[in-house]
Amino acid sequence: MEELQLAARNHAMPLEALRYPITPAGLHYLLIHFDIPAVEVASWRLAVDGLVERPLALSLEELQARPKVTLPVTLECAGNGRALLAPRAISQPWLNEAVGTAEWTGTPLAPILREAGIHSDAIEVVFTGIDRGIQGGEAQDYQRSLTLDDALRDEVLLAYAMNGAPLLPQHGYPLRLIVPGWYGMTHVKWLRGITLIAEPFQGYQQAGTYLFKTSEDDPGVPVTRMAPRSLMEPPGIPDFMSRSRVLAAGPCTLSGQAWSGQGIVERVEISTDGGRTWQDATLGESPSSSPYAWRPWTLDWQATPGEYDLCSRATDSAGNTQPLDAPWNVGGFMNNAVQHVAVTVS
Ligand SMILES: Nc1nc2c(c(=O)[nH]1)N[C@H]1C(S)=C(S)[C@@H](COP(=O)(O)O)O[C@H]1N2
Ligand SMILES: [Mo]
Repeated sequence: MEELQLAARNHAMPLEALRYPITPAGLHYLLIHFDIPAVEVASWRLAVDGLVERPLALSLEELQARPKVTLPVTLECAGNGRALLAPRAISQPWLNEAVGTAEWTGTPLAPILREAGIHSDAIEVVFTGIDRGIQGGEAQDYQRSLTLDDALRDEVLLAYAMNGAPLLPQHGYPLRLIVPGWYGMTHVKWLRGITLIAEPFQGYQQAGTYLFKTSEDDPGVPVTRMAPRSLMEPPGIPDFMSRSRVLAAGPCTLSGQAWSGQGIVERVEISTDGGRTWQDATLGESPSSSPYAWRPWTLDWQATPGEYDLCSRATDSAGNTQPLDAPWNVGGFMNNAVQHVAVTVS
């Protein structure tokens, strides 16, 4: 019931939405640890404080008057694929589709930090959301940190719009962090504070979870950038309960999207026999050629009657390829194993 409770609050992107280069906001996946907070935008301010020369308190209007950038960025939850690992970690039970690509509009973070004046002993930047809850037995604000070097990267944005409209309440209104290439938990929603600190941040969402642990005793490795992954828009029509597919024999264009936060996707291969044999798909361009957004792929397939196990596999410019089976880990993170789509061609 607890997994079902989470699944009913936090929805994935229906796979047919892979057809849209920019995911319509209502089809983008959602992950909200606690509650969507109530925000009075007139009194809301973004505080920039801690180890800075001049603490700032910025209104939404002041942020919107700053230099504006729009960037298509693919977001994926670090727990995507969790429920497919066995035994599965008990948390939000994602299958394959905790992903979406939006056009995020906002202002770059680095100039704001520089204007505040970064103390020489600052090493990390903590981002605090308005939302509050209890996790791991700890009452907390939702908080994540970045090293100062990562926070100062040009592509890191404070975003106030998604797909050309103000952020929806569920996506972080009035302001969220966007850290292109990183898994979802990094992109702090309902942002209220940015604090520079001199030691590694030890908050629960940083040091208590989002660690890739091979056993309970393993101290673990922090989960950061998205591993390469591709998804296929399931062809044909679905069976209501099993979601397995039925397709009429004949020519069929298989299509989908592929992304990586560890490099640019350079190759997508398709298998119709569950990963025994592969052939190359044709890659298209990311929306607005953004290096941080997924790339579409297609493959023409001559479907003849029979049973098929369709798979796709992405490889990025860093040489990382999706595995057929991803390594098990305690929290069920980073499962980028290839997707299987069962299809009966008749
Ligand atoms: N303040 C706050 N930010 C948050 C979260 C949250 O619960 N609270 N969830 C994170 C996680 S785990 C993910 S995957 C993404 C999801 O962003 P979306 O719901 O806009 O797709 O938001 C991240 N930012
Ligand atoms: Mo997430």
